Amino acid sequence: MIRFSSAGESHGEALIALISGLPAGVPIDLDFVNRELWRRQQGYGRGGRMKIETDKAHILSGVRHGKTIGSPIAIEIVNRDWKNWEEKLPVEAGDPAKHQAVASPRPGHADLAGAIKYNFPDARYVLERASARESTSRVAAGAMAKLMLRALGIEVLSHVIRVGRVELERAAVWDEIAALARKDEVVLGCIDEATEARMKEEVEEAARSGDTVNGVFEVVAHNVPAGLGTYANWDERLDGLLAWSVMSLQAVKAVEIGRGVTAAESFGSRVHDPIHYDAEDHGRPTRFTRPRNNAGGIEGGISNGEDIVVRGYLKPISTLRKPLESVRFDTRQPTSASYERSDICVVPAGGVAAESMVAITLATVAQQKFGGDSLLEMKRNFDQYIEQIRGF
Ligand code: EPS
Repeated sequence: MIRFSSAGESHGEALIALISGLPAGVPIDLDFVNRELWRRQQGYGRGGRMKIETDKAHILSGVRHGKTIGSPIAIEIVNRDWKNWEEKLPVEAGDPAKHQAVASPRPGHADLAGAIKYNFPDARYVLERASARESTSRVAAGAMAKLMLRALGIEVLSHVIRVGRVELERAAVWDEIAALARKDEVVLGCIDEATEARMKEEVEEAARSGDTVNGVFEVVAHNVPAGLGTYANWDERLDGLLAWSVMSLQAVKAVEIGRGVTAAESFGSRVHDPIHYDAEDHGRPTRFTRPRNNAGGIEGGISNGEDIVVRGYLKPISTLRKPLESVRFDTRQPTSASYERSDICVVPAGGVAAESMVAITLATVAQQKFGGDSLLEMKRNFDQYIEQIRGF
């Protein structure tokens, strides 16, 4: 079973990703892992922290001679900013006078609920773990899952379809999304340049007015064979698993599979994807075809062979330069919410983090279905299954 967990705080010494259950023999390309970490750091509207950090994966275990060995993989990503926080956030008792309190909670952030829950006098420790910096660990583990999926021919990428009021008004094809991921300069991760320019203006407006803005990313999993996930039990449905994993990301407030939101306001004839059959072999594992993919590649909680499409809706970052009303933790007197360096817009980065969650989820269900302690064994089972559905 594939399991993933993370540890680490935003301004602590390092972030840790722990992933276990991957078969032995998966080639691990460290440049790819670091490129994924780099992609998560990009985007117009990122804050000052990204100028400090150059996230790099330091693999501590589970990979030898460039391949997984079947044992748990631990990855460390050092926080360069730690040197500025060593005295403020020491592991030992340290000097309490150096503590940097978050004195008034930010509306929308975990600050207030977290401080009440853990009985902290201010929100410093809450922020440290609730921060989206944690998504770095997810991307490191997600890169491992992507490398396993790649061995089965499955790819997972994302693009941005909305920033504030600006929306991409056409569907993206896979090649456009793949081309975007190869770019060495990321603006807002939109496949359409003119739309991206208008998205940038939206971020500029937020920046000018001391505000924040986010939007919607779309994750696409390409080449996923029909048959992953099942309707047999509620907790095995692939759409449910994906929604959970993407919703668990910081600032994601809604998840949509395919065109789930517009489906709710449309007639069935407009929503469901007609089924055709093409006798010719186009190299796909199935000859059943669909003229459209409103279902987002999942029907009845099972992948149906079309691209899997998952959208994540991000609320705007809750740290505002022009803060909302709040209350001081110590005096309970009204004041403005605390302000600390932050981002204005993180939609492209959110998309990269969500790719990782989708990849970990797909790797988990693929491992459950195909099993195998080595990649050789998994591939053999996978190839036989593909043969089986090709003949269906
Ligand atoms: C982030 C690092 C953080 C923030 C952001 C995400 O760095 P710092 O707090 O040092 O500026 O930029 O965190 C949040 C959005 C948040 O709400 O805490 C990162 O690496 O993605």
